[in-house]
Amino acid sequence: MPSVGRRTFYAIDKLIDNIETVAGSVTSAFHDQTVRIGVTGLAGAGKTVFITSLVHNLLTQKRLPLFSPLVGGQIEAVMLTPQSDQTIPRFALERHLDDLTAKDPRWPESTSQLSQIRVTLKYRPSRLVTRNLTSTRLLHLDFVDYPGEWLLDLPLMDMSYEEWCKQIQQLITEEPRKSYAENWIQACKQLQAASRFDERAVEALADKFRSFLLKCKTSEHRLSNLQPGRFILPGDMAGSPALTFSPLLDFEKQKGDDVWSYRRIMKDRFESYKKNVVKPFFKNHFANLDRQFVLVDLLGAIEAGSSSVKELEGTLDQVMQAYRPGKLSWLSSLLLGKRISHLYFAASKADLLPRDQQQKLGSLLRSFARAKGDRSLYLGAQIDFGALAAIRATEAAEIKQNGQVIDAIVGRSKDKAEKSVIFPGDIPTDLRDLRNYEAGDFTLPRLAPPTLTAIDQGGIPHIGLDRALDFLLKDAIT
Ligand SMILES: Nc1nc2c(ncn2[C@@H]2O[C@H](COP(=O)(O)OP(=O)(O)O)[C@@H](O)[C@H]2O)c(=O)[nH]1
Ligand SMILES: [Mg+2]
Repeated sequence: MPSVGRRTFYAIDKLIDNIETVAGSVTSAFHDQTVRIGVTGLAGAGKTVFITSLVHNLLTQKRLPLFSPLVGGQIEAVMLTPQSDQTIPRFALERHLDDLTAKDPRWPESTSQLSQIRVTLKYRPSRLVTRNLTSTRLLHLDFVDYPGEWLLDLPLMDMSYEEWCKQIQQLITEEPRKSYAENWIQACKQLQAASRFDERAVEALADKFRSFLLKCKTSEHRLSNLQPGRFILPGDMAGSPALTFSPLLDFEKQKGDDVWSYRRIMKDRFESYKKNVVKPFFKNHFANLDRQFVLVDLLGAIEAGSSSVKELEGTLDQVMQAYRPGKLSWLSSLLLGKRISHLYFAASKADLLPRDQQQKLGSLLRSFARAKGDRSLYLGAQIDFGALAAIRATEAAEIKQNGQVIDAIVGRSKDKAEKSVIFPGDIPTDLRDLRNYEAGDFTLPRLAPPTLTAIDQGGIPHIGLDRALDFLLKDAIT
């Protein structure tokens, strides 16, 4: 007796079997088009869950009533097809679906790599639909999952090693970074006092700097504007010499610039990181994207309080810089005039809020990002904001308290067998409140995924995926 997860496999296999026949019936390969859709966000923002649910819902076509090309009857078939890039790992859709549909469902394993999956739509161009002609086209959607941490390396590109050292030194004068940096500061002082070069000491220092960044990220303050991005998510570069460097303290006071000085070695490695790690990512991956989803764990920042929220605001600003390359000449020259045409920023995990607050989350994200930057800098890209839940793990509920009815949610906590009614708190309504928000006023429930029965037929319950997809793609299916 196959499990639900297996049945999902069969459904997908069948779709793959159909490709040849489907492709054969298409008038001409000349009409095939490819749209490369980036899906990014910091670790834990929900990229894996998002792509899994989006792709599955596209394949089953049952739960996307606001995706207009589907509803308009233009789309004749949706199938998984082999990707064209042979060197990029494939997004592990089937493994993630198996996790979600297991007897004891679990969220997909988190990933730290760039990966990709191709979904092909067979559709009738709208002008042919109206003239009742049967000619069809293929549109390949390449979803590319990549860590938002890597985008955050962008500001390093315009910085010298000396400027970077100064910036870090400034940042660690304030809490909470100050306390988190203590071990690294001690190691830095020791290394800088030593007279002889020792590679192991460099490794140890780089390690301490990485631990400092990870502490910033995972501590209760959940800081997000952290560089170098590969120190946090190394991808396939874990342990490589390209990641063995660190800032130094009081850089300008250091003497000696000979090849064996720490000052010289760190500087060379920092420059090499920019040239051999950051730039190739932007050139080989980022530059090829046509459209982009950016997932933001705004709820996580709200739970952590005002320092996390303020930091996230700066982080989002950094991320948005990548999409207005006009100011960054090195990036403009890599993009060769190509640009992202559609950008959708989504606050994820909206199902963890009672229904009456979900809308508020999207508006908060909009005002959060709007406060920054002039839209004209995006060179005509269309931008929208919203809240979504890629997989809805909750249902709506009401709590009666002192004669009042309060909207709440029902869900199953990760460590419990039974569902319970939860009121996570109220999120702020406007930007000013958001910036002054104190930790403890809102608690994000840690929920297990929903039990997904008959997933192969019904699709996966979500909030707002179809709206996001419609914004990003409807004009590509004409
Ligand atoms: N309730 C709920 N939780 C979610 C949703 N999306 C992600 N999560 C939670 O966030 C965690 C991280 O998601 P994941 O997709 O692995 O993040 P990634 O690191 O950006 O790929 C998951 O393990 C879930 O616990 C959602 O739509 N609803
Ligand atoms: Mg992931």
